[in-house]
Amino acid sequence: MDWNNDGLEDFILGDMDGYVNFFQRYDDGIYDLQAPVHIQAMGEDIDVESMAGPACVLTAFDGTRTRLDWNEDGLWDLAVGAESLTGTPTLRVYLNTGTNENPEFESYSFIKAAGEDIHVSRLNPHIVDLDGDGKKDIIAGNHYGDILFFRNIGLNSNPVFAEQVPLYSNGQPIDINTGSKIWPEDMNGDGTLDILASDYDGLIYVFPGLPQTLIEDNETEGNQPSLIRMLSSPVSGGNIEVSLSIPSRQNIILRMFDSSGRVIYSSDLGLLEPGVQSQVINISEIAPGVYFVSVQGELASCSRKVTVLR
Ligand SMILES: [Ca+2]
Ligand SMILES: [Ca+2]
Ligand SMILES: [Ca+2]
Ligand SMILES: [Ca+2]
Repeated sequence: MDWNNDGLEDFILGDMDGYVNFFQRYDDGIYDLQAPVHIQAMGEDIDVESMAGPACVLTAFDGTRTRLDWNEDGLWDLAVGAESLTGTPTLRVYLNTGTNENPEFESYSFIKAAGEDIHVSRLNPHIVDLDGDGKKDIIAGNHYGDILFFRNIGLNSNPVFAEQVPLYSNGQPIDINTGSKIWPEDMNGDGTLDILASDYDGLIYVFPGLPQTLIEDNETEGNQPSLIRMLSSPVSGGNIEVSLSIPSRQNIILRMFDSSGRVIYSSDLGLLEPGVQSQVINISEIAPGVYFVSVQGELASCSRKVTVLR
């Protein structure tokens, strides 16, 4: 991560005392780092009281990384999570008012979710477009070993976050016991972001991502080969009727996810012949809300957002 845009990779590390440390690389050797200095705002060290968790890169849905530009003004910014022993909100963003070569920060704002300040103990955020809608979201570890997802329901240049939800694995909220720290990375090279996590005991976990779990591609439906068509949405009855256009003989899995990525329905349809197939998902037991119906083929996959009304 190149903090000062000089072409040399630097380190930005938070510490227990609440400071954000800049280890500037002065040459291309792995040990060629200057002694750390505290990143400052308004001429004073940034101090989030304890357990600073800085985030200054943005991970796109395809895994590519750039520097974090929170408000998309071309200047790289800094987000910092915190522990909050005193009740201070635990996620703040410092907007860069200087340059990318010499960042300057005047002040910060506390980031809200569902209109409220965020209070998550030892929040350590990563900024990532997890749902692939082109807008930056937040995933974060915390003191309790959860991995939390804050979906951006605003703009990419002016994010507004929905209420935090846990990320799920195998149908259960992820809980790695204590002190989750996270990093999105396509560890298995299948083109879908996975989540690497560590805990206070020194264990390292990988949570493989499910392909295309949360893609909303309603707008691009006409431009792409489509495996799936929702016959009705929003739906309010007891069933969702799904029409599958199978271009070639292949194994197909039909799933439905809730908005946090939790699998609420999964059916292995087996080897299907080419043609149009109709499938029905019983939704009489699920709550109103936004869901995603996903079709996973061997050669392609796609998903559709569906709104369930009651
Ligand atoms: Ca640098
Ligand atoms: Ca900016
Ligand atoms: Ca997003
Ligand atoms: Ca992957």
